[in-house]
Amino acid sequence: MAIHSSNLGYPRIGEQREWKKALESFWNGQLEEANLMETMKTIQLSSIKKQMAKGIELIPIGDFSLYDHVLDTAFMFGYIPKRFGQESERRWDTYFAMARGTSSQPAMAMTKWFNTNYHYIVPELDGLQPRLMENFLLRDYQFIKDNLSIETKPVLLGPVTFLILAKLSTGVHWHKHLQLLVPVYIELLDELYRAGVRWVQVDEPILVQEIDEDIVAAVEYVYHSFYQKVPGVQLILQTYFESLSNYPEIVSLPVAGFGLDFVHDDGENLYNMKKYGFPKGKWLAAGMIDGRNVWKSTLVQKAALLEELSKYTEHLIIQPSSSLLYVPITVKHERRLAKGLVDSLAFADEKLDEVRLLAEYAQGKRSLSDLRHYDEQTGEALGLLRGQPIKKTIQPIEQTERPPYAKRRQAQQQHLKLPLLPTTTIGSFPQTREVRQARLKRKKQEWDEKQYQTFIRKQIAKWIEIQEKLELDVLVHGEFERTDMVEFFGEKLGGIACTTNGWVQSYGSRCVRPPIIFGDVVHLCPITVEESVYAQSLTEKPVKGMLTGPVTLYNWSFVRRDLPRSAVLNQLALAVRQEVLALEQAGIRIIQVDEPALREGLPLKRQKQPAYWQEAVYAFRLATSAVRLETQIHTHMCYSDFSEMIDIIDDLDPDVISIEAARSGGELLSLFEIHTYRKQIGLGVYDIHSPRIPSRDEILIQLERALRVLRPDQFWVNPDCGLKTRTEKEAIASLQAMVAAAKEMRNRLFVSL
Ligand code: THG
Ligand code: ZN
Repeated sequence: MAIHSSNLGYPRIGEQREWKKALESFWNGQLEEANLMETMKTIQLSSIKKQMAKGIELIPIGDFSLYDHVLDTAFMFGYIPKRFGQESERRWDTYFAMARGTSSQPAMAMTKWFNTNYHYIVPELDGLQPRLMENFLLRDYQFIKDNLSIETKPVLLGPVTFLILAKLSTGVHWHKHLQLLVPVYIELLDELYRAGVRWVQVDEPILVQEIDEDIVAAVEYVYHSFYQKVPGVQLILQTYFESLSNYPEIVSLPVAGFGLDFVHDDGENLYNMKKYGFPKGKWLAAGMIDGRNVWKSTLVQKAALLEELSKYTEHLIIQPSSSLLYVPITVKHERRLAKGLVDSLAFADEKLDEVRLLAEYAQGKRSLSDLRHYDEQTGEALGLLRGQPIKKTIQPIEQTERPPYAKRRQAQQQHLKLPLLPTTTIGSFPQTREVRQARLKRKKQEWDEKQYQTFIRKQIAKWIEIQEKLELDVLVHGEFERTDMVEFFGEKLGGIACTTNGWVQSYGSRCVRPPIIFGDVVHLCPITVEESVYAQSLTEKPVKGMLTGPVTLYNWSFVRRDLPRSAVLNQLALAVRQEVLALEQAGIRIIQVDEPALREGLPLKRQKQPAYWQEAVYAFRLATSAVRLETQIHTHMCYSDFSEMIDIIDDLDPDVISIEAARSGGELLSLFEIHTYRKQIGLGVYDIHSPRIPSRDEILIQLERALRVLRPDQFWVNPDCGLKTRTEKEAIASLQAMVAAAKEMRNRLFVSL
């Protein structure tokens, strides 16, 4: 039996987020390009050294990036949209312009990578011919070889996944590009081979989704071509996040091995191996350690899986289930977590220790009792922590039906007396330097709680006044007390822990610290009531209470694995429900429960999707349905493909939904020509992601377009998303234009009555 240990990708942000800091300094003009590159090389080398020290045999390269690996792939193959200029002398300027845009050119689109909270840059192929502009993998391979004298395993995004994720103008099929792209991939692989590379991991995660004949044919064409032209390279065709679809066809491809995820596959990969066997002489790269969650593995169970797998192959590579990009780097620096919890966690570095342990066990260098010993430490710690008695258990049959919408509508209108086309914002106002520093001062204990509270109150008061002056109809308190919309609630609910350094890359240099749901979630005390009530005390206009919904809390946290998804969702929902009721009790008349991550948790396999929707909708309704008739429930969603979601949104049954629309207005609006949507809706009338201030007239045009398909008495006027990332000046000027546009439209509507 031949055994290797391997890794699929390592986080790039650095243990203290050195990567993020260097990038942002460079963008601010505080760091020279040469210094940026030096820092990046240092981070890359130290990650590789760490993996060497962990005893990983197949160490990936190509996972490291200056922004995003999908962008790297596009860039490497010369897919540089014409608006960014050609053959720029300053190629990193071009690269970052593609990722972030410039004052004159919009950035390339960004979207979520499969079912993760990682965002990649969507390649644009229109009018471009691929060529091997620069072989990044060769560069990195040589760099590591020269500095550390080791062989590494280049990781490359496969052509089929790359093309399917890319943006193509309608009417053009990705097949056309495939013909052009395959020779370029071959050129790249050939260069690697001639430089001495033996193993190459080609990622084709698209193969876990339902794939049609077309895709199977494309994959066959690609991998047969590779085999013919570069037979010396040992390709591992890598999949993750779910089981491989079309197993028998795919495992017949002429590659050296297949990478399968044995953690997130619901047992289907093993089932297929039993049913169809595994091709003789091929490597099975078995994803055994969870690359998506933070818990230590139970290694004795993994040993049993090893036993099973070894029935089907003599060539085994032991590895995490996916890249480790989705988990924080190390538990080592966590000081605030309870001991029992720390002992139960494995971030990237600790997961590599598990890979090593398991590989050594498979190689006969360790005994089963070594594994048992490892497991016992974890089991005890977490058991103790979870064992704490919980006060509130779940009532399985809670009310989730609200009275019919028409009745609610009438009661709410009487109560709120809002004008036609009410104006509002999504919830957050600019988080200025001052606000961030205040939070820092409290964290460093330079300020006590009282000083901090006073500061927050001042911000709230200032912005209530601004909103009154702007003549917005529904006001918000501004969320100055919140860092992240999930972490903020994670810190205040029972059963959830927050890390101090558990950063995970979300997009570009932006990172989040997903909370860890380790126990039963309980609502311990009111979380948002004080700020909302204070804000409401300053104005006659309704102030919206702002909450994060249960599904988003779930999808943006690391969750416990000993309970089914629905149980954890319902615990979160009940906690949110209590907060909703606390706000209502305190006199708040409108409550917004945001669900930006609703779609993100959708299973990759179609047959598993209905159950998810059912559980997600139930949780949202559990959270929002206990209110009185006249209390208005809002929700907000960003970045989603809404075309398939209108019915789901209707099922969630919010009185008002606001969705991001400014960038995709046309498509979204045409949806409402086909579907009748009866409840109230705000389609963002300007794009908050850009510093540009929209004019009143341009917003009016958006309103005119919307009112062609939606009724004036159901339409709300609001920006696309929260204003947290804008400056105060930008936020105020844009809102001024927005309110002016709404007023003008109201006038026109009255005239036409
Ligand atoms: N919260 C969480 N996940 C998210 C978002 C969020 N995923 C999708 C989307 N929003 C990603 N967007 C962002 C936007 C901003 C930041 C992170 C993700 C951000 N992060 C700070 C940074 O990296 O500098 C760190 C946060 C802080 O300073 O506390 O600005 O909203 N969970
Ligand atoms: Zn949004």
